Amino acid sequence: MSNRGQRGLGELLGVVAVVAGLAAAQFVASLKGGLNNPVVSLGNRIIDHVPAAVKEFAIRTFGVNDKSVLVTSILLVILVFAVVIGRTFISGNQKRAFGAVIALTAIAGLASLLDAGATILSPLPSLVAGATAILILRWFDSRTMRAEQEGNALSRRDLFRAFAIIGVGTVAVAGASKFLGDRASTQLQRLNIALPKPLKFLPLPPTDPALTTPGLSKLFTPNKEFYRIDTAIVVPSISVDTWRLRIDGMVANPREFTYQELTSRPVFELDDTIACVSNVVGGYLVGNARWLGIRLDDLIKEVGPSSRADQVMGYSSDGFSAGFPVAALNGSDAMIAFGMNGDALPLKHGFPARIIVPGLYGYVSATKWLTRIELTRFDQKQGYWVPRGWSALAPIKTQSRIDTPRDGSSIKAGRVAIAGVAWAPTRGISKVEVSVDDGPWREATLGPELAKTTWRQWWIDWSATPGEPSISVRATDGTGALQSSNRTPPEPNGAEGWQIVNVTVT
Ligand SMILES: Nc1nc2c(c(=O)[nH]1)N[C@H]1C(S)=C(S)[C@@H](COP(=O)(O)O)O[C@H]1N2
Ligand SMILES: [Mo]
Repeated sequence: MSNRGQRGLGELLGVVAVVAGLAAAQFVASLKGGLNNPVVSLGNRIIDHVPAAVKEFAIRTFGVNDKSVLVTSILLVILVFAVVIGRTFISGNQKRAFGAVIALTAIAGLASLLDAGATILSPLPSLVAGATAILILRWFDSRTMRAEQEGNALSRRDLFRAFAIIGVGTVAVAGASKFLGDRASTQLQRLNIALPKPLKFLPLPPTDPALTTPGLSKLFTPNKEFYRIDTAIVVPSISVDTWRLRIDGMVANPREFTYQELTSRPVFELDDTIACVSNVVGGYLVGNARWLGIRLDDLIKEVGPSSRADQVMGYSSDGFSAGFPVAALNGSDAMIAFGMNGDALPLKHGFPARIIVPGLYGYVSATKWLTRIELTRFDQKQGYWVPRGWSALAPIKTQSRIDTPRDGSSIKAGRVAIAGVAWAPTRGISKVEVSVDDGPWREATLGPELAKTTWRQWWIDWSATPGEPSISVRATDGTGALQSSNRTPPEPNGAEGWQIVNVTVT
C-alpha cells in the first residue's frame, strides 16, 4: 500500500477505534442512572469554567442550541485526536498512540469525577471508551501481523469488512443505549401522571388577542415554544418513584418528602412570567405560563426555619443551585411547581419539580430538577451563577418588546399593527407607549392583565408611510415607574433600555 494509503488507513482506524469507544461508553452510561458519557463530563467542566462573557456570547450567538454546539465542538476535537492517534499507530509508534488514548481516558475520567453526585463508578464510561479503542487498535495489529506472516498484506476487502463490522456494532450499541436509556421511561411516567386539582381554579384565560393580531406573542407561551436555559447537557431524567425533596440547613426539623407526599398537599395555580437575566432588550428568553404547585412558604414554615437564615437555596440533581431572599416569600405566591400549562412539567423544564418565585430572574430562583432546599445565609452560600459574576439579588426589570413588525423587515405602506408584550413581575404593567422616528409617545392598547406577575400584550395602529422609520417602545410598571432608557448589557443583573426596531416601508 502507498504511504498515502497507509496514512489514510491509519486515520480511518483511529476514528473507528475512538467512535466505537465512545459508543461503548454511552452504552455503559445508559445502564446506570448518574453515569455520564465522557463527552458530557468534559462539556460539564467547560460549562463550569466559562467566564460570564463567553456564556453570554454563546447564548447570544447560538441561543437555545448553545449546548449542541458545545457537544459538537468537543466531538470534533476528539476526532482530530483520533486521526492523529491512528496515524501515529500505523506509522509504528504504537506505544505513543496507546499513551495518547490513555491520556485522553484519564482526562475524561477526571472530568467525570467532578460531575454532580459523582461516585467511584463515574469514570467507568471513560475507562470503557479507552479500553475499547485500545482493543480495536491491538486487534487490528494482530490481524496485520498474521497476514504478514502468511506472506500477504491485509486485502482491502478484509479491511472494509472489518471496519463495516465495527461500524455496524457501534451503531447497534449506540441505538441500544438510547433504547435502554431511562429517558423513554421517564417520559412515559410523566405522561401518566394525573396532576392534582387546585381547590380553586384560576378563571379560564380570556380570548387571546394574539389570535387577531398576527405576530403577537400568545398570552400563554405553549410549553413546546417555551424558552429553555440551563447548564444541563443531558436533560436530567428523574423517576418520581425515587425522587425526594430534602429541606434542611438552618431549620429545626429537616425533612424529606416524596412526590406523592408533596402532590397530595393542597395545590394552587399561578400565572407567572419567568425571564432569563441573559435576555437582551427585545430578546425572547421570557415566557408566560400557568403553573401548578404547592406553596413554598407553608412548606418552609413546617420545618421551622431559623430567624438567622436569610436565603433559600434550591439545588438540582445536576449540581445547579439558585438562592433568593427568605423575604421574597412574604406576600408572594412562590411555589414548588409540578405542572405547567395544564401538563406535568416537561422534562426540559424541570420534571418532576422546580421552584417558581414571581418577580425574580431564573438564575436566582427557578431551580429545575429540584432535589434539595437549604435554608442558609447570603454571607455563607452563593448560588451557581453568583461566583461567576452575576448579582446575588436579581429582581426582574421592566422590559417591553416589539413582536411585530420585526427588526429589519419590509412592510407595505398603510395601516399596520405594531404589537408586542411588556412585563414587570410582580409590579404589573400599567402603560405601554410607542414612538415612531422620535415622534410623540402614543399610548398602546393593553391586553388583559392575568395578574401583576404576568406580561401584558399591547398593540397600536400605525399609518406607515414609505421610508425607513424606527419604532421604539417603553413600558411603565404598576407602581408608575417608567422602564429605564439607559442601555445596559445583561451582566450583572439584567439588561435595561428601550427597544428600537428599524423597518422599511414601501
Ligand atoms: N437545574 C437548573 N435549573 C435552572 C437552571 C439551570 O441551569 N439548572 N437555569 C435557570 C435559569 S438561568 C433560567 S432563566 C430558568 C429557565 O427556565 P426554563 O428553561 O424552564 O425556561 O431556569 C433556571 N433553573
Ligand atoms: Mo437565566
